[in-house]
Amino acid sequence: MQRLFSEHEVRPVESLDGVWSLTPQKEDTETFHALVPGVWERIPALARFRGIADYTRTIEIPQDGPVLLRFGGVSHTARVFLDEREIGRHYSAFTGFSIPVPRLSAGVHRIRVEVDDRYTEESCLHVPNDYMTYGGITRPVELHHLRGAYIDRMAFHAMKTGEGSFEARVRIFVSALEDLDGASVSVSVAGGAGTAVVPDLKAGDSVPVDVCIPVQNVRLWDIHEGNLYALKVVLCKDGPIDDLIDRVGFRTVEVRGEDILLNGRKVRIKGFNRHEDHGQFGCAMPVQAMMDDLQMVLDMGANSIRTSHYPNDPRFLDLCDELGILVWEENHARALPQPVFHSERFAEQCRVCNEEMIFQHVNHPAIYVWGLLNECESETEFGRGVYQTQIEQLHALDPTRPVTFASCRFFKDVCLDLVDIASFNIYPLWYNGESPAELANRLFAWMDENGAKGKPIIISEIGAGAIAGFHDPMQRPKWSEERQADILEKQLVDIHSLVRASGTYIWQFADVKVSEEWALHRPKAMNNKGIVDMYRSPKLSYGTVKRIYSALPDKV
Ligand code: ADA
Repeated sequence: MQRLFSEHEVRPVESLDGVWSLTPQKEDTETFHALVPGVWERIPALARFRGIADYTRTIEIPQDGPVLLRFGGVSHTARVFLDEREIGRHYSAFTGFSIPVPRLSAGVHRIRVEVDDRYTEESCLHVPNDYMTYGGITRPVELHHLRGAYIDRMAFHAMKTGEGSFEARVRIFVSALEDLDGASVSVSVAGGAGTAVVPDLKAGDSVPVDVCIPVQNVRLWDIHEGNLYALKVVLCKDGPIDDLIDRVGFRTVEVRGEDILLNGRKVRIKGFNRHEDHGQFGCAMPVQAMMDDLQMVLDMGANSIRTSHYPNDPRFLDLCDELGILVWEENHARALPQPVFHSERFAEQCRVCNEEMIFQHVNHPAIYVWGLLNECESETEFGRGVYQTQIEQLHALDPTRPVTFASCRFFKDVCLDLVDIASFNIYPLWYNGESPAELANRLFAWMDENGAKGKPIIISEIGAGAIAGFHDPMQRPKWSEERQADILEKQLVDIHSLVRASGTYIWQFADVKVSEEWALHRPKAMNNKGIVDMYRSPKLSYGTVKRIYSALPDKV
């Protein structure tokens, strides 16, 4: 399952997870058994393989009809073949894609997914970086059995109309595989219901259909209060032919002056940056491991996750919805080199990533802000144009949530006026010796004169490195667990004492692998700024962070 609940009661769905055959495209190759979802680096012979490999398996279709193949994520480029006919392509590991097949005959068919994780000129978002790009089919795969038309996706927005009452605005995208007439959709959520007529469609057409439903007496979604409601949509033509179910929450998110308000109250962000990476699973983490991470996040008194630096697995977002954890979800980009950032291919890959991120994740109540382009070129006129285009795109795709980006262009950023929330990554006492309060005060004053005035400010990264297990309680040198704890203590206490900051995201929850090309900057070829190691053993700083975060209220 791609979610933590069934998305369909009408549409039959089969999981294609399990053991597939995997054949790397290289000389003297052999075929391996590979778990889907999973990363191929778990297969000992492929522990260091970067290249192209074919995942294959068969499917059995009981009767002729349309189907849809749904991939949660393939890292990082996929070409999908059905009986050796190419039926779809997708780039970028961190968003899903679906391939409708209007008619498939009964019988056995072969699926081949050619997966490419090479860093080539074609790939602008996956580049050698301070995190690892793994290879494989890394999120669940499903086979959906369709009828003549289906619900492609839906977007839900809750508009507050009074105390405990909202208008549920639902936009449903219906796609026709054959000509469709006389169809309707019925929608239910939180005790309210509505219907709408679907305009007549020709085969291949898609159309949005809007339904507004007033609802009363809802329990609000809030921090640590994951009150969720099933949103059910059924597409009918002489009876139900398709459906889609999501889980939604009712809450308001506003930026008012220098504050971020959730349900009308000012929020203090106590957050972690988190990569999808684990010593055992790579980026293909099972739900149990995601939940274990969130248990630790909550245990340390945190209330938010930044999905640095890409959209996350929807099951992780489902957990955040349930646990009442705020999410800053961001598009896929980290500190890209100038030739990449200036390329048209980059612009197009970002455009698609932004669209897929919002189309696929817009209904998660946990997401309170969209982020873009971490530490990219926000200090030049060219860069400003890129930020502006993408911020406008994000606002157009979702007019209800604020937008931000994490900058590192100290005292030269020219994009702060473009965003709703201004954010900076700072590492005082780690990359330089300045005291956190002094640096932050200097930076905030400069930001206020350069576009951030009257807006909230978030410290989107603070942190320090520690090699897990390296202790020196006397000298407390850099890379010791003691020094990391000392630095975090000072950073967190200082920043949270400044009213101008809406909060912090610690870099980072857990140690992560980095690309080979980054190894010289990073001991053990890892980014070691985790509060827990790659297998989730806590470092000394776990207690420090827990003490500080737990003492700070979620709402001010
Ligand atoms: C950056 C970046 C992170 C990570 C971090 C670090 O600010 O956004 O991905 O590289 O610094 O560890 O230095």
